[in-house]
Amino acid sequence: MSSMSRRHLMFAATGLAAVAAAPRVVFAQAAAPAPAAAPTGPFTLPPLAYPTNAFEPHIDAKTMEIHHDKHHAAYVANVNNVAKTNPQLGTAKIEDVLGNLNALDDSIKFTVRNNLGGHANHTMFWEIMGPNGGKPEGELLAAIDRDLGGMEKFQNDFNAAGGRQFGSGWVFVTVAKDGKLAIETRPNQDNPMMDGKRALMGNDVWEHAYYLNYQNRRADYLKAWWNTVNWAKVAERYAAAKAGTLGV
Ligand code: MN3
Repeated sequence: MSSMSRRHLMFAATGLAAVAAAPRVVFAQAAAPAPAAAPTGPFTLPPLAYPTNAFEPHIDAKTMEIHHDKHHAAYVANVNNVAKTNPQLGTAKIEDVLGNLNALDDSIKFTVRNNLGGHANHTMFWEIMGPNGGKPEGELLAAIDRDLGGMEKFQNDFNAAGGRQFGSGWVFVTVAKDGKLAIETRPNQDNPMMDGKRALMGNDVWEHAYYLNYQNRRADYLKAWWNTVNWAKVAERYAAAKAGTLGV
């Protein structure tokens, strides 16, 4: 979303100052162990807006911790690594890069697709989750009724699509510029931005998202996940999509 892009721009703008200050910081902390996840490029791991145990028992704290601090962090580190030799990645909007993967050199296309895709998907994922998530209402609920056959059918169809996704991937609700919603899956870390659409919301059906608690029972995870959705955030994203400002 646009705040994401703004963060990147701000980071890029303060990058020189950070570099200039770095030796002093390192010197002052010479006796301390190096920080584990210091930002090393234009992309940063967004902090969770809630504690890792916020979704117990639906998603266990350990899964949240590994998923955010290890899996998502790895996508960020990998794309930062590519950005070292391809600095244009860090200054462009994520939606523009993922929307034009074919413009990238073959040597980095695959890595960017998987890792910037992973960064975008997980950034959306943490954003649309939250405790006490409420219910869809207003324009969002009207769109769900109109395009997805109402809440019950929507949730059943979304769960079924997530269950059918073979191997790793995502189940999304995509939103078109006119506000029309659709349920779509993508393999791996692909994102609807790769074909010019936007993800309104989505659920991660990689095994790392649920295996500690649910093992092979993906269907149970898909069902329980609805307890974690922050509908106010989804509604914000819906309004942004209709205004043409929804990014990641
Ligand atoms: Mn994941």
